[in-house]
Amino acid sequence: MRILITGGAGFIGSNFVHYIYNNRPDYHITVLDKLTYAGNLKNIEGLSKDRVNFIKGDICDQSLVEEIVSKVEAVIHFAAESHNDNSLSNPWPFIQTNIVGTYTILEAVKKFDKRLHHISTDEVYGDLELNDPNKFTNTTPYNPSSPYSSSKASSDMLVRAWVRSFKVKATISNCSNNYGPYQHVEKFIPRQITEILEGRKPKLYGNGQNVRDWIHTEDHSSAVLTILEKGTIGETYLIGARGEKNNQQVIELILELMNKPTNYYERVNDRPGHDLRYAIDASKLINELHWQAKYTDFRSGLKSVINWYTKNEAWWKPDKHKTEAKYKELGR
Ligand code: NAD
Ligand code: TDX
Repeated sequence: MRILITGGAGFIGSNFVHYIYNNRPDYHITVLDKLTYAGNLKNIEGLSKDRVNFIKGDICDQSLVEEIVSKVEAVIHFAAESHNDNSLSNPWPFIQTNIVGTYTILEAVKKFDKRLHHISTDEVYGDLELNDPNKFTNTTPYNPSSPYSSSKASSDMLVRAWVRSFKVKATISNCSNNYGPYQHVEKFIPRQITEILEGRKPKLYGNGQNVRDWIHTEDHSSAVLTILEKGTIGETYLIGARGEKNNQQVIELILELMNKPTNYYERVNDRPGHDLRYAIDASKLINELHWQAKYTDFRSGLKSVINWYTKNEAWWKPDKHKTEAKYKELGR
């Protein structure tokens, strides 16, 4: 099986490359990644060149995408601009990569009749009230709030239309917030761990009551492989692991695990339009495809991620200063 993984040098894409490398020795992987600020070749270094082929390029480059897609059997499409705060400062790359890039991938898989799995997010559904007993399901209406989530919603709509109109063999997954190794220091959990490692206080947006539904990236990878191998064409699967926590709880747990007082954090400006709560109902994936999350102990998962950032300072240090300078300008 020859597969193309777009965005395979980013956080979740590179974890998926490792997952396939370790669990499917008969798969040959091509990674296509533009190596934006969020891509890092170190994330996939040390893998055998016989099994993993890296191509630096843009998913919006039609002839390059066609050339690669013609030679593989399936495409797993992770590449995206992924950070909400960046989308509020400059939406254009989100429109280009997330919408035009997905369109380019769709046209190529249509032309060569290849299988596609499109990676999306729970944010396409908007947000929930804190006391809402319902969670997101695959019938929840789309209601995105930010330039990031609306560009991802647009990409999902394109995939659905190409399935219906052109019989493209695609599936979609919408996953909740991931944590794990190789996540950029702009994101919530790595930012707080590395702030503490650099001797500064973690930064909590607004009142800290916003809830995210955390899943370990290893569980996201196993779910995506399950859908790729057993999913029904045209279907959307929600991926989540019952990991709801508010941001204040997560910061307090990080502080406790790093031996700091649990009130050693500062409150900073809130994110405009900040979604209040995400929560995933993954029962379709669990009941129909028999997938189960393995890394459901958030405390021990977080502990191992803290260890990873503590040991891999050389990996995150080069991005840290620039990232904090951007946040400083925003008062966040
Ligand atoms: P990331 O920002 O860490 O990585 C994105 C990767 O895509 C980078 O390697 C980057 O270089 C590459 N890329 C960006 N633009 C490109 C282009 N035009 N052409 C080729 N490559 C390009 O993102 P992530 O957090 O790993 O997210 C991966 C996917 O998972 C995204 O589609 C995102 O929407 C989705 N997702 C993320 C989360 C999360 O918690 N991070 C949750 C659910 C879904
Ligand atoms: O310093 C911070 N302090 C803080 O309180 C940062 C960076 C964030 N936050 C809050 C904002 C959110 O409520 O933490 C929460 C998580 O923030 P992010 O890591 O920016 O993630 P989020 O906006 O929830 O989106 C993430 O999950 C869904 C990914 O970045 C998306 O790509 C994915 O689709």
